[in-house]
Amino acid sequence: MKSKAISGIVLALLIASIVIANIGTVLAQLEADFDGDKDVDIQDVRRCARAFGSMDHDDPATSRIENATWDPVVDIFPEGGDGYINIFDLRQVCKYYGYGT
Ligand SMILES: [Ca+2]
Ligand SMILES: [Ca+2]
Repeated sequence: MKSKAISGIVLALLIASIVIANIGTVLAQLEADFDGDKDVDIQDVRRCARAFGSMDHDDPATSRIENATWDPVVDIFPEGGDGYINIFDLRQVCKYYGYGT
C-alpha cells in the first residue's frame, strides 16, 4: 500500500517535470512565431533573414546604415535580445521551424 502511494507520487512528479519542461519549449517556439499565425514557417524565417546583419542603432563610424532593416521582434537570442540580428537569432528560428504546422 505504502509503495503504491510512493509510486503515485513519483509518477506525479515525473509528469509535472515533463509538463514544466514542455512549457518552456512551447514559449520559445511561440517567440519564433513572429507573425502570430501559430506556426513557425518560412515567413518567420524570411522575416528574420530580412533583418540579418542589422543593429538597433546606427554606427556613425561606418558608411553603412546598420539599423535600416532593424526588426526588434526577431531579436530573440540571447533571451531578451542583444541589439544585433545575427546567425544565433536565425538559428533560434530554424530550431523551431515546423512548430504548429
Ligand atoms: Ca508564424
Ligand atoms: Ca540577437
